[in-house]
Amino acid sequence: MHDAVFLKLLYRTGGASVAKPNSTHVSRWQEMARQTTKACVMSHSLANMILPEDENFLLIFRREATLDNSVDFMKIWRKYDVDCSGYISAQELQAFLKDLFQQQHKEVPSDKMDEYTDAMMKIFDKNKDGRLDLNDLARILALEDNFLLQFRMDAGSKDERKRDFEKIFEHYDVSKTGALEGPEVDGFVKDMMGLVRPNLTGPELDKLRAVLLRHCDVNKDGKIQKNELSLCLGVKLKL
Ligand SMILES: [Ca+2]
Ligand SMILES: [Ca+2]
Ligand SMILES: [Ca+2]
Repeated sequence: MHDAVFLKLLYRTGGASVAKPNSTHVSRWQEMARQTTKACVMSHSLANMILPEDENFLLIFRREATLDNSVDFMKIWRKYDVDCSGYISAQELQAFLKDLFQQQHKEVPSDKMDEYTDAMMKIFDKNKDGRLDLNDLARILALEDNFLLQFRMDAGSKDERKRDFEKIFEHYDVSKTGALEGPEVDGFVKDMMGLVRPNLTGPELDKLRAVLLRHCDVNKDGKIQKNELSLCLGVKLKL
């Protein structure tokens, strides 16, 4: 995607805001969520067919809570995309699985690890190109809905928009430093662009991240301070 398109998204609705989640986006998102849920149910039964009954290793993904912040998701993505290709290869997935098993104190022989990795790729590599996209890993980790979907920054009073902006910044500034940095920028870009491009790829995210920084990082420190983001989104912090 070109810079111009990105900026159009950024400044859409007259200098306001995050790309607005209009009803088309919302219903499209909901439809995708439905399909994803369906795919997950299917993939679990698929796993049962591929793997011997007593080895339903996908159980390691049973978690109490789903991942509810794209920043946490992007931390995992960055950690395991070791070669920074914008995709998770089978080898990179295996490193991730190894760590998961280790966390659960499960010893898994290496031939089994290969088998599990193959099975995971079969289930989650939707376009069959031998590597996982952002969305594939998001399904594996049960990442929750886009945080930005709940906001309509084009609507409401200045006060409401300011309050929304505060909530948004708070959500992505996980480290509470007053600036978005590292995976916090990634998480924000992923969600913002995800409003209009649900199938965002890793390389696209990397490009858009660079564009966002180029336009918003006024003091060129590689981070997006709160005032920088508010300028970028056309939200006045001081009234
Ligand atoms: Ca990679
Ligand atoms: Ca793929
Ligand atoms: Ca900055």
